[in-house]
Amino acid sequence: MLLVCALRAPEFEHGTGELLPNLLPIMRRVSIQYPPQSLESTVEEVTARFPGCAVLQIQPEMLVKFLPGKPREPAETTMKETPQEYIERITSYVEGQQPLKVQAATPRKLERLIKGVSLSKLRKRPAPDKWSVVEILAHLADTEIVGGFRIRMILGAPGTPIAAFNQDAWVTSGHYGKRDPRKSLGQFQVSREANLALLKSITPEQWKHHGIHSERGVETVEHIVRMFAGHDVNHIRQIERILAPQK
Ligand code: NI
Repeated sequence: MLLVCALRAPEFEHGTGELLPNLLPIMRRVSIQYPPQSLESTVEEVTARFPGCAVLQIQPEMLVKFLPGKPREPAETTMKETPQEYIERITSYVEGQQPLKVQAATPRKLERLIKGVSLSKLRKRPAPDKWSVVEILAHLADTEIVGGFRIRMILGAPGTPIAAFNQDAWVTSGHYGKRDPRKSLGQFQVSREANLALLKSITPEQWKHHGIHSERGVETVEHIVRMFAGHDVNHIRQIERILAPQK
């Protein structure tokens, strides 16, 4: 029999939790067949969607810990990309390409892009609410740590929950604007090399292992690697636009 979960507590919205060890085997089965947008579903809604299934209602006390995610976006920003639109846009940048090759080429591309560019220019935001090159490089460096951590978590415990993070909050909390762009690039390069070396060593079966992202649902190692390649291209283009001669 199929078992589904109803996660009704409001604090479950956009967050991830770790279940008590005795509940883990259940959660493994359940979370895979349960889309993240249903985390706030009531038992009634779940029963209506999955007729004939047993419903397990998860309560906060069934968790070892709870990692809150991003709060619900206010109404005026609902025009922003959905997670699905983001995935489609990002992966479209590397359509027909080998993600590992794209990823391997990125540090050199970034190096060439910022070569000889003054620090003041790299620190200048193109608009008050748009990241500077220095901030983008710090973002890439930190995101590479996140990606490497996620892949290691998945390899060590397939089906594991993956916590989303607020990238804009990290710009402020991590003082990205003050980072040394060359050091960020160095950090990115070292992390990237380590992650690529790991990926070259894993088996075809391990490429299919997945985690459950708190906002985007099931993500295999293969998918994450493709997303990261597209993410590279996205930010390379962004830096090119910022540094392009003004017309
Ligand atoms: Ni990004």
